[in-house]
Amino acid sequence: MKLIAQISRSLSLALLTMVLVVGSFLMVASPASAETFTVKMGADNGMLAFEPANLTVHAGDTVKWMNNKLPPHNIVFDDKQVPGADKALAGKLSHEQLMFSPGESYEVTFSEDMPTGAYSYYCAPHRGAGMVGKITVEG
Ligand SMILES: [Cu+2]
Repeated sequence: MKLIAQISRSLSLALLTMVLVVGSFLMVASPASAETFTVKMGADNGMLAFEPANLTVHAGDTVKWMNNKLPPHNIVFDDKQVPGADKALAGKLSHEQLMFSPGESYEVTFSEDMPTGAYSYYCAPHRGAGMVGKITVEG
């Protein structure tokens, strides 16, 4: 009887360990986890463009702009083309300082407390050449 009690105790301990391991794995692999998207500044084909120019993200996700081709570039969110035409928000998101070095990057996290909708931006030196982009944030 003593042996059976010991076996069943070690079995239940093994089972508990398994539940904990599987449970923590499920928490890590949860689909609700935030993602990071990369937007190249200057397309691979040498065009003055953001790549991709249009991107849809979910609240909590991060967008990382990466210097790729034909620098310098910057990121200016358009006062009138962010949700609520919020000038302070547009200013907070922008990176007006020019980025010269290849691989230099800038990140914005579209947190849960920010409004959903379309956020349009441009690169100031290359706006005339069509270097414009849009991030659509969904809840
Ligand atoms: Cu540019």
